Amino acid sequence: MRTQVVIIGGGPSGLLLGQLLHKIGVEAVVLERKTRDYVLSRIRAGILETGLVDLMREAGVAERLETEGFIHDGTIISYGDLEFSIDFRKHTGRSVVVYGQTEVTRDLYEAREAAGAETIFEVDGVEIHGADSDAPYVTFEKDGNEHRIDCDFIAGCDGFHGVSRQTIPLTLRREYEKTYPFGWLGILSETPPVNDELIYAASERGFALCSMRNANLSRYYIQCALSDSPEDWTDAAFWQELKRRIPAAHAEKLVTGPSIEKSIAPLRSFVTEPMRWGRLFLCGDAAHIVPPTGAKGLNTAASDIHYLYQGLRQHYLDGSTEALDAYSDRALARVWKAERFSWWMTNLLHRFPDQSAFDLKMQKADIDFLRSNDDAQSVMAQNYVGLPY
Ligand code: RFL
Ligand code: PHB
Repeated sequence: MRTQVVIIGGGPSGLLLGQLLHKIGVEAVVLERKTRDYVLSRIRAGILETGLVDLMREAGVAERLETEGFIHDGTIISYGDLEFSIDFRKHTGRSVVVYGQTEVTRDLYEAREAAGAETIFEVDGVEIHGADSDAPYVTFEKDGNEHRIDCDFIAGCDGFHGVSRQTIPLTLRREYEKTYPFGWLGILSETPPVNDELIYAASERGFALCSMRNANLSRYYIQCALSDSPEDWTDAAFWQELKRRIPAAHAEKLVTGPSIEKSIAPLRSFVTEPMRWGRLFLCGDAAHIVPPTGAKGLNTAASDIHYLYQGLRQHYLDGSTEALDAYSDRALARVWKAERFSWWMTNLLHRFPDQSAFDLKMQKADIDFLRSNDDAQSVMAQNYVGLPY
């Protein structure tokens, strides 16, 4: 079998690239290790930058997002009972959209199916061959049979645990990593959100986040120990802890209910360089991870897809490789800024086990500065709504 681009990974990165390529008549096959239902059961990102919304529009899949997504013009930061708002619209003229990653992925799968584009689910043992040659190909197993797809390019969109990054020889690859000594325990509940804007809450008991998916679906997170497991936390214990971390005025209004999903995510910052090896291009979580505090993971994946799509488009439509050759440098320049912002927000709002009295004063001074300084708020707003591509 032969195609133009093999896309490894049917998460949001791979599907978005596939749909953009389809729009310009470039054929791509998506290989996904799991089932479609499994991919759609993962509850992840909720905040979309306008850059991602624009890409969804360009891919022709923004109809539902435009009617069902909620526009957020700002966010709340709290510290104990003290709270203040960061006004995105005032500082940047832009906003973000609340629309779940699950819905983004669902819309992309539906469009892919409607277009008759090929996705092969439940593949095993994917291997990349000849990435540094002019004739790359990918082999995999499906239902016990070996398959081979020859192609022009391979997009490694297979997340942090995928094979694409590992295919790049260690001698050519440099990895940068920071792990944080805590995780986020998240729940989804069919209750109205406590507030119409997100609340990022720093407190003496640790971080908490009040987010949402729609008018009757809330997403809440609390910082937890890495040794915790979701079963350690009853719903009642979760709600009680959340209430103790957010300002009392909000805690009093919080509507609680049974959780319909509960999971723990560890927090990590990670970047691999370069993001290209020959005809293999890494995108999204395959190349970099951010802690979720700045809501940058999916959005940074989207900017990678933008740069790769521009490169492939220029190659196929104009015969030039300039943008493909610049891919790794352009993507990484933006990735590192998102890494910095996510690292900064994580440090600003979480409690660290080894924090000294001095460290706590620094954290408090950083929050006070942000609360009282319009320029600091502008810097935060620019980063939160998304730096330009
Ligand atoms: P994904 O979503 O991990 O998809 C990769 C796909 O590749 C498949 N795969 C393979 N397929 C074939 N062969 C193999 N060998 C394969 N190995 C893996 C996997 O099954 C999967 O389907 O990566 P992608 O597409 O790059 O998308 C990245 C985003 O999922 C991620 O960055 C965000 O979810 C991060 N994130 C957030 N990002 C935001 O922009 N805003 C947010 O508000 C936000 N909140 C979050 C988050 C991530 C979280 N968790 C659980 C890590 C909140 C949380 C709690
Ligand atoms: C979410 O709604 O899941 C969410 C929102 C903002 C973040 C992280 C996660 O920073």
